[in-house]
Amino acid sequence: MERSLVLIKPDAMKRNLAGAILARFEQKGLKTVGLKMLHMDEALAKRHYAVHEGKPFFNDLVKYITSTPIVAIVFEGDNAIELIRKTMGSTDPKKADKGTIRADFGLDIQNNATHGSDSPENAAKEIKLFFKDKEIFNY
Ligand code: IDP
Ligand code: MG
Repeated sequence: MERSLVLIKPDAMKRNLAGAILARFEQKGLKTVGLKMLHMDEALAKRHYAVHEGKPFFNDLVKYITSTPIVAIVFEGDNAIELIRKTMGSTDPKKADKGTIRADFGLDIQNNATHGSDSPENAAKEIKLFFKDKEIFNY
């Protein structure tokens, strides 16, 4: 059983897509074990996207991800990290497979609707950035 962090990003929030996106993951059998709405500040955005520091899109990415409140979710399931990445599709919605969240809801390479952790190490780190232990439930 794995856990992974998903963020419903500002472009999706602005278009009232949080519920539709949550449903896509639930329909894949992923169990919601943590869920909150928050407005990321610059410091959290820079920590969450630290691996991209120095890239040409980094400053814009920080501005974008802090532009509206977002929804953060911890999902649990077999192979959750890979299942979530597949359910989201490629980073660039134009290149994402039909039926994926980013193909169906993403607007462009920045405004691509969702974040999902890309490895067990990053999932563990990212979950800790957004959730206290007591905010994640066993049921
Ligand atoms: P991922 O979200 O599929 O893991 P990453 O390469 O980790 O993709 O990039 C993190 C986020 O940064 C993307 O989801 C997207 O919002 C933004 N991003 C990535 N590449 C670009 C780019 O070339 N231009 C603008 N924004 C980008
Ligand atoms: Mg990434």
